[in-house]
Amino acid sequence: MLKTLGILCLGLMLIVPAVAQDAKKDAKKDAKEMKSAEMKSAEMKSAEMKSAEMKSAEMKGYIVDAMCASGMAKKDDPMKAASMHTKGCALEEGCAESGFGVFSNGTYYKFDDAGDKMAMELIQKSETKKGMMVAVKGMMKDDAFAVSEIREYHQE
Ligand SMILES: [Cu+2]
Repeated sequence: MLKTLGILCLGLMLIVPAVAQDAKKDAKKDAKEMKSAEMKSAEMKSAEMKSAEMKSAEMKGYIVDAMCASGMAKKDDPMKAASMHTKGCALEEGCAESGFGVFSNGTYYKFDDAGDKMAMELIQKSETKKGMMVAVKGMMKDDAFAVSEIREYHQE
């Protein structure tokens, strides 16, 4: 009886490590495959994001200086607040210096430096005294909207 047990034990000792090693190999292989799949999808994601960032877009919305916009963003209805923003306010020293951006669908998109200049000129020339809307072309670049074209836009 003891002898049988001994053989059984010996057998187990031989089999168990072999099975364990096989399982380990499989796990390693799986991990490797998963890693490469993950990496592939991550690469694809970053490529997609890049192309989305690079895509030029046109946005329409209210043009507001960054200083007033930060207050509006906290309101229940930022678009309504933006619609009441005046030309006089936009051209006030503190407002104008903070730069400009556009409130579109409740989100504020801050312009880049070049866009700020274009926006300033447009506001100065505009006859609209309140709730000035613009159509702006460009693309997002490092948290700012790089403006390539801006014009006043009148909602029908
Ligand atoms: Cu203002």
